[in-house]
Amino acid sequence: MESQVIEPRQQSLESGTDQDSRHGKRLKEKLRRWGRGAQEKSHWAAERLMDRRVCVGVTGLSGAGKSTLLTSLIYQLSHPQKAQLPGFAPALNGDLLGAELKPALDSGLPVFDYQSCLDALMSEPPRWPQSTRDVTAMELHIHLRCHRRFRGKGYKTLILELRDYPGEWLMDLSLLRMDYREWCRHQAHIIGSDTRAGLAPELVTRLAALSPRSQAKESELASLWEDYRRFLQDCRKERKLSYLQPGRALLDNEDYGVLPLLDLRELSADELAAMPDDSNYQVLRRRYEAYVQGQVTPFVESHFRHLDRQLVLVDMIGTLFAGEQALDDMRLAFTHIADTFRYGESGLLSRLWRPKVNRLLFAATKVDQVLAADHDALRQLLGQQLQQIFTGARHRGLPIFSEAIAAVRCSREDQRNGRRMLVGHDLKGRYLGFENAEIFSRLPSEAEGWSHYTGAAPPQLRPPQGMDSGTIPHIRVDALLNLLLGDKV
Ligand SMILES: Nc1nc2c(ncn2[C@@H]2O[C@H](COP(=O)(O)OP(=O)(O)OP(=O)(O)O)[C@@H](O)[C@H]2O)c(=O)[nH]1
Ligand SMILES: [Mg+2]
Repeated sequence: MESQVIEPRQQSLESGTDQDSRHGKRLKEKLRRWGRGAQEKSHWAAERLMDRRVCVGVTGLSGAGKSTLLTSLIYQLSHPQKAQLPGFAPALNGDLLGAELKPALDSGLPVFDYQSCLDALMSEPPRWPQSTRDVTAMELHIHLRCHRRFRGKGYKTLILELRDYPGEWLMDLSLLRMDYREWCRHQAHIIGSDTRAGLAPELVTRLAALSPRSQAKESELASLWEDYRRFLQDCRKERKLSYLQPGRALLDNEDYGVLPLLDLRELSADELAAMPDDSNYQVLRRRYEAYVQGQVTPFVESHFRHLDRQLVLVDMIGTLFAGEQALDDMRLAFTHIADTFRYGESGLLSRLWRPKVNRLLFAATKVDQVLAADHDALRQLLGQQLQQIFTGARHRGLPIFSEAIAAVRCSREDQRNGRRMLVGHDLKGRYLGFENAEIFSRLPSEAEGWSHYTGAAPPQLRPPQGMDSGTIPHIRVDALLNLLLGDKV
């Protein structure tokens, strides 16, 4: 059957004048909001200056444990009597009085659904919070007693600004630095690797055969998009890969239609620019630009504008046990994320994200899945991997810390026949005991070394029962709090 000729979408067809007026409107709306919020803003700026407000950017790929950690953090800080936070000085000294969750000032974003996440953890049987679908924001007002030198005891409130968002969105940060032609070349390089191309050789051949010059056909692009989306999902499910674009293709069923043309080698930028409006190249370029402008830029604007501290969460255990390719891909993903921050020195992000981050923290999450004896190796491994990547931060002399945490401790250690092991419940609620494969503080240098980890991933655990009695057990969330806020309390 003959494919019909594509009707480029409204968005993609807009003339320069339409786009200008749209930008104009957006700018006016922004200015109006700024005007309205000016009073609040000056209050906000004063709080920042007086060290009463800290904005923490929680950065982590999908499944890294962001929402669970936020829930645990809020709970621990708002229940000082029940929480166990000996590593966080105000809690130990009895100066932590509690915390309140409030909407984020002037963000226009919905508030993080703490209650649903907490209800899930405390339900019977306990469940994990749902994977996040959209961005939310919050302010956590932490009430503290303080000791003033000549005036005795007083009270202060430290405001912690936080956001939660789907990890997949992070994957799109590097699109801000690439035009469509560059993105195609980048994708051609990545998709060409054995790890990916092997998953969908037929799709790769079809994408490579899509001529940039030919007239775009709706049905052909729609079918390629469906296959491309499935391919991205398979890359994640079967190979545990992280660096997948466009990231939102993994999250929702929106018809973004953002496809790479894999063979642009012979064509110069001028030749591509001169291609007809209804050619594959121009149609796909417009879709790509609409995606970047409509989806990626607003997220970066809202999330990375005022960060004081950045907390990078990594499921180091999951990645390590998924093998060398998954670890390489995680490194690739973070290289592009870190590049975005380094990019703060020039270009678009210098306007959106002023490089004011004054502390960078890495945390390996879910470490309750391995024995305590392995926690330090995880912390070291994570530090090694990410330190090499976040070189910009290192060169700027930013203090960098690495921790190993569990937001919700689901296991406990036991001794059986003279051997240490972990006991807990799996996701189906079955009681189990297991010993994890030892974790070494250096990565295997030879391919054979990786066989130590292959197929030996520890089981996924269910949250423990009985948390409704008041305590959420954790591992080193207090140490993390100390690194995040110790100098502000
Ligand atoms: N054992 C253990 N598992 C955890 C812990 N935190 C999270 N998990 C597991 O990791 C999964 C993902 O955690 P989330 O907090 O939803 O991760 P996220 O980073 O918010 O993921 P997205 O919302 O998809 O971006 C959970 O469903 C749990 O299976 C923890 O402290 N211990
Ligand atoms: Mg989440």
